[in-house]
Amino acid sequence: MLKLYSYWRSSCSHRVRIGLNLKGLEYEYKAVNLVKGEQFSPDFLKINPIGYVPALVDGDFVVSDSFAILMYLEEKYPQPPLLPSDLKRKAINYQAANIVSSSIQPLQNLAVVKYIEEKAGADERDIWAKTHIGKGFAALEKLLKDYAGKYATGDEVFLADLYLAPQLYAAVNRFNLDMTQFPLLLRLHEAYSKLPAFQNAASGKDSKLKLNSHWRSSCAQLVIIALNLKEFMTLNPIGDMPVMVDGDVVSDSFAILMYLEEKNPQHPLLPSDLKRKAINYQAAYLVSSSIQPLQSLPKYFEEKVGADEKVVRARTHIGKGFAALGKLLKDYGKYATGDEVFPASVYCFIHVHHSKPIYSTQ
Ligand SMILES: N[C@@H](CCC(=O)N[C@@H](CS)C(=O)NCC(=O)O)C(=O)O
Repeated sequence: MLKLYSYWRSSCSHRVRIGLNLKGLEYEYKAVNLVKGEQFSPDFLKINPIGYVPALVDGDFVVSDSFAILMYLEEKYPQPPLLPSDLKRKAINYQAANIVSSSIQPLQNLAVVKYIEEKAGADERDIWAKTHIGKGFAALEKLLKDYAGKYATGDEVFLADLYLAPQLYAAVNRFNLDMTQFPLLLRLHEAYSKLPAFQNAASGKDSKLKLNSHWRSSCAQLVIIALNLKEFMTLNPIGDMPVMVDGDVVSDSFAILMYLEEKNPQHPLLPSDLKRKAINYQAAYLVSSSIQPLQSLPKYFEEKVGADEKVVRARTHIGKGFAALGKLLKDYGKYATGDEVFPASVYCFIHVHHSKPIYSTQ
């Protein structure tokens, strides 16, 4: 049986619990109490070297990161689908999911808000969280207005909804965000609360979740590498921002990469093996959600706590992510996940390249 390492209040775990429910998959719930620090236990660090939930165990295969897990489940258990078949609508699902997973959630992660509270006080922590959630929500509100039906990208539930529902739940219940400025998102929040797969995945304590749970330039560069790999450079529809115009506009490096992958599959950006593909997603998200978004923090720390703290924080976050990547990828090949270049390599390369001169990470 599948095992899910999860914490009831973790929005990232919550996404996966909804996905498992939608697909009707039973799983063993393994609670990891983040407030008690159980994510740092040696046993859990063997499962996920960066010490975050969720993590999924399927027999001898272990994978972390909500996106990697959901895509693994999607391929292994394709019904009902978590992604629409239409290429552009699919890219919009990725884009919306990534606004949540890379531009909102990492900035309200436990370690970050705890740190801000310690250094700058509880009021500053609340302002910080509300500012970043609000910024992401304003973008989502605009992005989804042309796509939303009953749910985020139409009348069926898809990946974007799995990411939005927990984030909306956290904004309303944990951070008390004023939602009147986001009428579309508020309507979606109400719609999710009526769906059993979402209700059963939502909070309550762990015991109640039964079986059944200018940093942007690096993003732009990795799209350019992919465009090169796909011999698209002659088209070069992007400037130095990760925004691609192909008739319609697609933004977010990952959404663009996946759009290109499907439209031009002749130079695959993902391996065909299901498990290796999931590891590619995990490594890519380690960079895009657990390292890169936190590089915007140093500026904040410089203002609030001083210049020394800025470098310390940057090194801490990059170092933590790199240590986890080192462990995750140690058994693969010439490149990050084998002898061919896949997105994991693209994301890792860019990040190593960018971190070196800026923060002198070892
Ligand atoms: N990109 C990862 C992020 C995982 C993550 O940040 N998990 C949070 C809970 S939502 C966590 O375990 N935080 C523990 C900590 O900050 O110590 C995912 O989507 O799974």
